[in-house]
Formats: sequence, C-alpha cells, structure tokens
Amino acid sequence: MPDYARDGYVTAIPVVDSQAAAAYRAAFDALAAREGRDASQIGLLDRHFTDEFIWRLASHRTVLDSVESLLGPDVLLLATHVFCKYGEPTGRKFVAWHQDVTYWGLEPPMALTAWYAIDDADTENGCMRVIPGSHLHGVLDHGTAEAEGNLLSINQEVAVSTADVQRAEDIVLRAGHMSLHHGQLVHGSLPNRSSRRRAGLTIRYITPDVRQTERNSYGRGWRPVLVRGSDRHGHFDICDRPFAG
Ligand SMILES: O=C(O)CCC(=O)C(=O)O
Repeated sequence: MPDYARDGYVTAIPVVDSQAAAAYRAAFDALAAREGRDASQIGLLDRHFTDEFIWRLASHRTVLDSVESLLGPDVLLLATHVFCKYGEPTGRKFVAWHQDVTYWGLEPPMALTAWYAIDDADTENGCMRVIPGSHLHGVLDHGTAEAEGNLLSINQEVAVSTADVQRAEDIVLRAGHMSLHHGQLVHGSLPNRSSRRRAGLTIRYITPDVRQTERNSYGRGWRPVLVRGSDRHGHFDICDRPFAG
C-alpha cells in the first residue's frame, strides 16, 4: 500500500457511494454537454466558483478530512480543474510527465492534489500514473513535450528514465473514489484507448503559509478559498465560499 511520505501519493479512498457518484457524474455530463467537447477536456478551470457540484466535491468533508490529515488543520482550496479524455481508440490526448507545482509560482513550491474519479479510471482509458518516491527530489527542470496531444497548459514535460517509467504505478479508481498526490510527484497519463470517457476532477490545496511569488502558468494569480481552519498569514486575498454550506 502506498505511503504518502515515502511514495508521494495515496489512493483508492472512497469519497461518496455509487449513488452519489452517479449523481456527480450526471452533473458533469450536463456541464460537459453545455460547454462542448473541446472545452470539457481541459478548459474547465476553477468551476467551483460557478458550478455547485464542483464546490461540493472540493469542500466535501471526506476529501477535506484526508487532506487535513496530510497538510494539517489550515487548508486553502487553490484551484479545481477537470481532466477529461474522451474514449477514442485513435485519440492522442495525454498528459506528459510533470510535477504540479513547477509553474504555479508558489513559494515554497508545495501543494497537494486530490484526483476525484468522475468516471471509472483504469489502464485502458488512460488513468493517471505516478512514479513513486519522485516527490523527494525537489522541483525538476521541465522541457517541452514532443508528442502531439499533451493536455498540459504550456505543453511542459519532465524527462523520465526508462527505469522510472517501468516502475510507474497506474492509479486505477472507481467513480466516487479519489487519490491524493504531492505537488512534486512526477505523474501523467496515457491516451484513452477505450470507448469510455475518463473524466477526473483535480482539486488543488495548499497551506496558508505558501505565497504566490510569480504568476501561474495561466498568467494569473490564484483565487484561494479557506476550507479548513484559519489563515494567519494573509498572503492571499481569500475569496468567499461560493455556495452556502
Ligand atoms: O488526469 C490526468 O490524467 C492527469 C492529472 C494531472 O496531471 C494533475 O493532476 O496535474
């Protein structure tokens, strides 16, 4: 079983039961139908401010309890972002090997991502894969991906040895479950070779001692929301909780 401190991730954490998972999936189906296929792949950024079901997941007690057990009592929701790969046997969309925090402009460069499975995610439909222990080497230099179809914001990619690729772990998740990974863990995902969609909601968290010293890879400042404890640092203009409860 992976250990967060040693491996940089934990996985197969149940968040909601299958009925609630189906309801969240239906809410995403409706959002994706409204936004269209292209936007739904990687364009749904920070929709917790406008789409209540995303806020409900990002502030879900079970998610936050797990996050708090790793980050401590004070937690800021930094961002949410859907990664959706539609099932197409010849599809090329993939996520190149990378670390989350490299281009986020944070100091210290520390964050944690919860990856909530909207759909079942498995090897065939391009689940996330991680290189255990790779978070222990600090922030790594990234280059540019050569292969076409990288879903990352600035086409970044970190070089990874064959030996590391061979020991990568697939994060197979049932809808309604989540994994958590360290912001410096090297991870990515292969194209979806199935006929099934693979959508996941990434939910990014930081602690309030972290500050933003540069713009992020979207050329903006972050808009954090306090979701646990208190902010005694005041590094950010904290946004209001977008929905009651
Ligand atoms: O959903 C994926 O395939 C990759 C997710 C990811 O790269 C991330 O959480 O930063």
